[in-house]
Amino acid sequence: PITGEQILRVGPVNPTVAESLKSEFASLVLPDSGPEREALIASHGQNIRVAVCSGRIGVDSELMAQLPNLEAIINFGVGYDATDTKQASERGIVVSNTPDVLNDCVADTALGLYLSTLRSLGAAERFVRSGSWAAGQNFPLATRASGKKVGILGLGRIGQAIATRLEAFGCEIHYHNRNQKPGVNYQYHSSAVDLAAETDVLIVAAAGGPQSAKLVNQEVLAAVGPQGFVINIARGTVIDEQTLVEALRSGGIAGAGLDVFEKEPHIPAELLELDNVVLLPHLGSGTHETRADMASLTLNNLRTYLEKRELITPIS
Ligand code: 8YV
Repeated sequence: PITGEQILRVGPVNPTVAESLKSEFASLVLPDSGPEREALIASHGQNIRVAVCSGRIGVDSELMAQLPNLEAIINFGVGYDATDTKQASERGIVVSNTPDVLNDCVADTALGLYLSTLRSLGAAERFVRSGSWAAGQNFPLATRASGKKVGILGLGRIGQAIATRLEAFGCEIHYHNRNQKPGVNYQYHSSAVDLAAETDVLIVAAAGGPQSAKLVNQEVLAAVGPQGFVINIARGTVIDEQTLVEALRSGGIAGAGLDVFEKEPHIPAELLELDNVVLLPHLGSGTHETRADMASLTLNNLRTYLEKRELITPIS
């Protein structure tokens, strides 16, 4: 059997998961940095068989190399770009994530950003609170959100949930994936640039990691154009952030709605000054219900691994 001293929590995790790791599994916790971290790795690194992690802090190449007997990585969250999955697969280390349970909430967040951004709802709220409305000023007109051509970059489970919602707004859905999806009726484009050129709004829903890094670059943003918008609920790394800031400042694109950033929780200071961008603190899946479901799935993956050496939701 695998004991608590062979299970390592890496980085901060959801409170329910943290509590169970402590009380049910008596797992070890890896300090974030400093001599304590080195000491724990020196004394226990050889014995660790399972790691549990979440979000921005995964099991990166360096840490994985320090855990020679690691067998499984249990990740809270659908995205696992902070973990070195290449090394994991080379070493036969299995990885689980938490797909599906968060599709609805992340898609709801995308729609919230879509409406807030096109209709300038954030700026309008600031206008009321600042007293400008009471002072007799008029808030400028916004952009219609219904009936737009929307491009989904990364039509996976979350992308599909976003598309379904947008259909109810009368939108025409287009998408780009590396390959066309069988059985999908939305219009396929073989590149991100073509998708952006053809649509009014680009919604980024692609997985993070090296394959999608800076997929939304200068050329794609130029194709979005001065009347176009960008929404991102995926990972900040999928967009070239500095180029996006420039496009927002110069009117190269009309606006953006962002839940994710390159170096969270730090965001480029320029964004705070701009009224044509809606900024959220990576809350896509952040509801009581969905986080509880993600915590259950994470812990059930761990329990199943400990009992049967199997995962419920391994990454493909
Ligand atoms: C989580 C996410 O908040 O699932 C993901 O990939 O980005 C979010 O749902 C995050 O992973 C937890 O920190």
